[in-house]
Order: sequence, then structure tokens, then C-alpha cells
Amino acid sequence: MRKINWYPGHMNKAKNQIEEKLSLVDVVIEVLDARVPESSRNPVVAKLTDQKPKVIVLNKSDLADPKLTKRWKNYYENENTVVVALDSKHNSKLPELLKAIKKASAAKIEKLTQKGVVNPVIRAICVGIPNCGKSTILNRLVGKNVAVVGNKPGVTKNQNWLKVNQQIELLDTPGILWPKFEDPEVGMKLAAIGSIKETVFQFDDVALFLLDYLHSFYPKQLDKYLNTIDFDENLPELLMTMTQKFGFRDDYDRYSYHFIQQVRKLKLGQITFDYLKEVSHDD
Ligand SMILES: Nc1nc2c(ncn2[C@@H]2O[C@H](COP(=O)(O)OP(=O)(O)O)[C@@H](O)[C@H]2O)c(=O)[nH]1
Ligand SMILES: [Mg+2]
Repeated sequence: MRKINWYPGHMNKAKNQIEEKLSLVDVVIEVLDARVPESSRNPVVAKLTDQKPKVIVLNKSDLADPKLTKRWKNYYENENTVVVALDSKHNSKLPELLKAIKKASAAKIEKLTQKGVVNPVIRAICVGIPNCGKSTILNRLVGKNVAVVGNKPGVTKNQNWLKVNQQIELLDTPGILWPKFEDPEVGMKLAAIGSIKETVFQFDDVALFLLDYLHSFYPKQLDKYLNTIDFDENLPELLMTMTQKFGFRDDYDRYSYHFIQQVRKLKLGQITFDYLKEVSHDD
């Protein structure tokens, strides 16, 4: 598998920036793409935020396989982590997320209340890789409350906080992270879902990856899409046949691009690209 080099450099700088921001917040909202929860997760941030109450958002769940989303939710949930699946594009309010933030910060609120703080405010930040939906979520949460709460003396320099409601404030700039670099398959998956620039990968590489993945995990959907075309173990041959049968003559590259688009547009159904077998907390 050819390796995709999608976000060169700046890794350490980003890590330091995130670390700095994390020190300012009570709760971390880690946004993942529900179609690729593990592949859109940054292992460094998972570690950096280990000790913080956390909300994991499985965003774009409207595009993901609901069965798998349930499994991933179950997989990530623990006493420090509340997980919610969201479609933040088509919902103007995100009450489940507010509830999750409250739940994750319950201990902190309790502590502040015991200290005598009258209306404790919880501070949160959205973090995640580019394109996972951080800005969309931030806008949904803040809604019309775009008022900048302003700098808090002693807490932060040059950081603006946005008011979500009486109890929650959100850092106005999300933390941007990088996905795993080492694993070429992660690159293929992120290319498949449209999260990395189209200039850094070959369409046929990604189309072939998709055929292989769909054949293994979503054979029925693939068969239905192939219609009268018989599946061919020789995937480049199959892709060529598809190119011709679907009216793209011998334009393998253009059809590859079209096929990727079809998958993104759910023409093969809701697909999750990080597969997870049934899990239970007793395992
Ligand atoms: N289908 C779907 N699209 C979403 C969802 N959330 C965000 N998007 C889209 O994903 C793209 C990237 O979102 P954005 O908020 O800019 O991501 P950011 O780079 O993390 O800030 C935009 O086109 C959004 O409309 C979602 O839950 N479902
Ligand atoms: Mg953004």
C-alpha cells in the first residue's frame, strides 16, 4: 500500500499548543469522525487528556454504520469518558452533547460547589483532526450566544471564551490535531472519507482500497452496487470492468474518483471504515 503523506511537519508545535490549551479547561470534547473513530483519533491527545474528564463525540454519525457506531460508543465509554453520537450538520441544537458535558463535569461542579462557588462555570475545548466537524459543533453549541466572554485574569492570556449557557464556556479556537502518520491504511481511510487533500493521493489506490474493504465487511452492499458485474478477486481487473460497465470507457482514473464519490454519498449505504467486533466491558 502506497503511503500518503498528508500533514507534514508542525507536529510538535501543535502538541505544545494543545497542551497549553488543555491546562485551561475542565472538560475535553474530543471530536472523532464516526466513520473512522480510531483512524481519526490522535494517540497523543488521547494520552495528553488521559486525566481530564472527556466527552468523545462520534460526529457525522449520519454517514456511519449505526451498528458500528454503537459498538464504538460502548468501546470508548468509561468512568472518565462520556460518548455521544451526533449528526451536527442536520441538527441545530445538540442537547445530548450538553448533557454529556454536564455528566463529564459533574465531579468538578460538585467540588466547586462544596468550596462555596455559587454558579460554577465549566470550561471546555473541542479538539480533533481537520474536517471532523469541530467548527460546526462549536457554532451549534454557542448558537446565537456568540458573545465573547473575554479573558479571565489569572486563568488565561489571549484566549477568548464563548458562552454556551450559564454553566458552560467554550474556548473559541479548537485544538487541531493530526491523525496517525505511520499507518498507511489510516491514510487510505481518511482519503476515502474526504478528509485529506485530493492532491496527495491516487484515486485508483483509494478505489482499490474501498473495493477490498467493502468486499470484506460490506459484501451485500457491494454486490448490490455491482449489479450484473461479477465480483473479481483481481481488484484492478474488477475496477477496470466497473469503469467500462458504468460508462467511463477506459478512463480508470475518472471512474475511480466517481466511485469514491459514490461511497461518500452513501450510494453503498452507511459505511464505517474502522471495523470493531462486538465488545462488552467484561472482555
Ligand atoms: N454529514 C455530516 N457532515 C458534517 C457533520 N458535521 C460537520 N459536517 C461537515 O463536515 C465538513 C467539515 O466541518 P467543519 O466543522 O468545518 O470541521 P473542522 O475542520 O473540524 O472545523 C463541513 O462540510 C460540515 O458541514 C455531521 O455531523 N454530518
Ligand atoms: Mg474548523
